[in-house]
Amino acid sequence: MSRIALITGATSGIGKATAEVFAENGIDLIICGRRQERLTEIADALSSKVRVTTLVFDVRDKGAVLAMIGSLPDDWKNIDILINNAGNAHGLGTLAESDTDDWDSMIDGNVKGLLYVSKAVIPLLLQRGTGHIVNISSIAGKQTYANGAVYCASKAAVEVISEGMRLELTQHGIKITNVAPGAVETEFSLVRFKGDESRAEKVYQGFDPLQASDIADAIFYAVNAPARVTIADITILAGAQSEATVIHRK
Ligand code: NDP
Ligand code: 8X3
Repeated sequence: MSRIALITGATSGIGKATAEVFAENGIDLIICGRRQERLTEIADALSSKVRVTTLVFDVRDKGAVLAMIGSLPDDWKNIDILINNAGNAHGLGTLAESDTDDWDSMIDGNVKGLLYVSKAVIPLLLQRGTGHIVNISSIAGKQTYANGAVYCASKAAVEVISEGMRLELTQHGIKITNVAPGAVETEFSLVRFKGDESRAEKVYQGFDPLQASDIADAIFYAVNAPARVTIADITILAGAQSEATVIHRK
């Protein structure tokens, strides 16, 4: 019987690429995001390969998260894999200068949103005594960089939540994988710089950045490891990257 994966942030970047790799390999999909139109397009593209259903919610909205996941038909509730991927950086600036609304978006989305989705899905995994949760952290969760304190804090929280989940859930047959990517060329920088395309493009200039499919391949590897193996933590940097902010550009 095919597995079911619920992927948050599936409308773009890493989440979308993960949906594509999973579909290629016969994993049924519950794809989530705020942009319904994109979810529909992706579902249309992948539904010749696997069963696909869509859920539209903002991960920051606790009521919506619990209601939407709770509203899944019983057969879709047999979730095997949760990819906690939704998230973004908002702004790049000092604590003195940056916007508190941006802080709220990062803490509420990257941390509390991940927790709300987990709160909705973990009981379903516990009922079945099996499952795999993949949390998308960042190199920013392991190394703090200037002007990124709140984003880095939100991703450091993801690292700790992954550890906490592993301590609580391993005994119930549920694996936890924490994935910490470096610089991946997605819509991430466009969102961070509020639609400023030229600023976003500069982030990926002069080197070969990671692609979303590189991270999706690692996620696919982790969720296909034999039962005796837990891939606990994966850090993936771009080939030209030695630290969060050290990138060797031509
Ligand atoms: P994208 O901006 O391309 O994708 C972000 C995804 O998250 C979108 O599908 C977006 O969907 C969803 N999302 C964001 N906020 C919310 C929200 N409040 N509610 C629901 N969905 C939301 O970026 P990436 O693919 O790069 O980012 C995916 C994850 O990877 C993030 O957690 C990011 O922090 C992390 N990451 C990214 C790195 C990079 O360099 N790109 C490196 C390390 C980690 P929609 O707008 O439709 O809701
Ligand atoms: C995204 C990568 O280095 O901009 O998490 O924080 S970074």
